[in-house]
Parts: sequence; structure tokens; C-alpha cells
Amino acid sequence: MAERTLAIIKPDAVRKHAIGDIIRLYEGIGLHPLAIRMMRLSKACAEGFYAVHRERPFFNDLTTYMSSGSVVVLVLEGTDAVKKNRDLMGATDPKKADPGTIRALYGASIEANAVHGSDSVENATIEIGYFFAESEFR
Ligand code: IDP
Ligand code: MG
Repeated sequence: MAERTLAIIKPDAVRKHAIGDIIRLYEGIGLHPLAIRMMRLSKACAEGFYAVHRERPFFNDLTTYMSSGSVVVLVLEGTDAVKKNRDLMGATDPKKADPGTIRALYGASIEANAVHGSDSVENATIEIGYFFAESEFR
């Protein structure tokens, strides 16, 4: 099924100059960029994006980190895009991520883990709407 998912290349991966490598990995498995925006998230924007985690002990650190530098926000489109992207990302903790996954290759820590990816089709729709308007797509 053709789906869309939202990905974010996080500040640690941008600082490592891994944007191009990561986009190549998306394209290599048929996750085609439909929209791409490089931006610096405000703390409030990061808090809104991660609102589901607001009760978690790491929420303040996570949103400070996500607003610490530029990110690249992408809408990816392809067959089974949500699951394909989650598989490509690897486990949340880079130390537990399978070899060859983005987090194993580029993640620095459980917090600074290189990329975000929507975890369901429903959340993908919400997350895409947080950053993009449908009128911006081809
Ligand atoms: P996911 O990104 O693999 O879906 P989530 O549990 O949704 O993982 O957590 C969102 C983000 O919060 C993670 O990608 C990571 O940046 C951060 N995070 C998750 N668990 C921890 C933790 O135990 N300590 C610090 N940061 C965490
Ligand atoms: Mg998640």
C-alpha cells in the first residue's frame, strides 16, 4: 500500500554531515521524498511535536536537544512507508539497533539517535500535518 510517513534527520546527524547519506538510504529502499524542509525547531515547536511524551522523564532533555540545531523534516512516500522506515531506522537505542540501520550507523545515544520516524499511519498523518500543508505537495 502506498503510504506517507514523516521523518526527521535530528540535530546530531545534521552536525555529522550525514544528511546526504541518510536521504540516499531512504531513496535506496523506495522511500521517495515528497517534501523536504531544513529548519531549526523552537523549544515550543519540539514540545508540540513530542507532546505524547510530555510525562516522560526525558521530555525536557529531548525537546532541548531537538531544538539545539538544524533538523531536516521530510515527508517520504512509498509502499508500506511507515514500516519500511521504522525497519530502516533501527531500535531507539543505537546500541541495540541492527547493523546497517540508520541509528546503528549514525546514532550517538538513546536521545541523539539520528532520526525520527512515524510509528503508525495515523500518527504519520498527524505529524505530516504538524509541518506541512497538503497544498505543498506535488
Ligand atoms: P522512537 O523514536 O524509536 O519512536 P520513542 O519512544 O517514541 O522512540 O521516543 C522518542 C524519542 O525520545 C527517541 O527517538 C529518543 O530521541 C528519545 N528517547 C526515547 N527514550 C529515551 C530515553 O530513555 N532517554 C532519553 N531519550 C529518549
Ligand atoms: Mg516514537
